[in-house]
Amino acid sequence: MKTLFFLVIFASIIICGCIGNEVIELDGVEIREYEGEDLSSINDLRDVSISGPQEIEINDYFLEVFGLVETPKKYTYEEVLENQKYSKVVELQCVMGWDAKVLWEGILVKDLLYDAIPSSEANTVIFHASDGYTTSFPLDYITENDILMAYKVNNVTLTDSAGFPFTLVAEQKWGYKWIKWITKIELSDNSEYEGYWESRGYSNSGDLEDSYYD
Ligand SMILES: Nc1nc2c(c(=O)[nH]1)N[C@H]1C(S)=C(S)[C@@H](COP(=O)(O)O)O[C@H]1N2
Ligand SMILES: [Mo]
Repeated sequence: MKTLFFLVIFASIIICGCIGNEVIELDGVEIREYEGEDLSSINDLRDVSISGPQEIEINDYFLEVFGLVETPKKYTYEEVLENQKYSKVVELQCVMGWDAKVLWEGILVKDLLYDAIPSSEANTVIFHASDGYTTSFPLDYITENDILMAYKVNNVTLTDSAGFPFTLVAEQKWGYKWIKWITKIELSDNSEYEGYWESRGYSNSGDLEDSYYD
């Protein structure tokens, strides 16, 4: 009797497992209001990128975490999305005078960094994108401010123009720090590293409260 009972339980587990009722999340429609606050549209995120929107083939995509880390990592899109998800309304301000306040949904960059275990000398995080663009931040900025790497904006998956698959929500920083189409995250001890616009005269800190031109 006991054996039969366990057999039934065992069989049920197998059957349920095979049917696999995993919920597949579909995109919602774009939202334009959140907790009583009006949001800009995804279309207000103007693409002013150096080589135009990138088209990333998601089945060939990997996100690498490398450099001064104990265990370099390489994640698929789906693996990145397995991290705890967060959302936050943050305004992007471009130096050219426009802005867009939208709801971002993403994962914490620090969750990825901690998985790779940064070495004690690492003090800088350099982001690389598929168009060759780069930008960097002090490691403390990323960890202490819970900086997000977004995959959705206003409840819809990022469009190519908005940085699919991942864009950095570099809050308190000018738009040129919001790197889109992120492919690699590098841990470095070069706190003087200068990214694409930074090496062309834009402030390396990129703090919104300071002038963007050095
Ligand atoms: N990979 C990449 N990211 C980039 C850029 C770029 O040229 N390449 N341009 C930056 C600039 S100057 C701005 S203002 C924002 C604009 O982001 P949006 O298209 O989401 O509005 O993207 C930033 N991220
Ligand atoms: Mo910008």
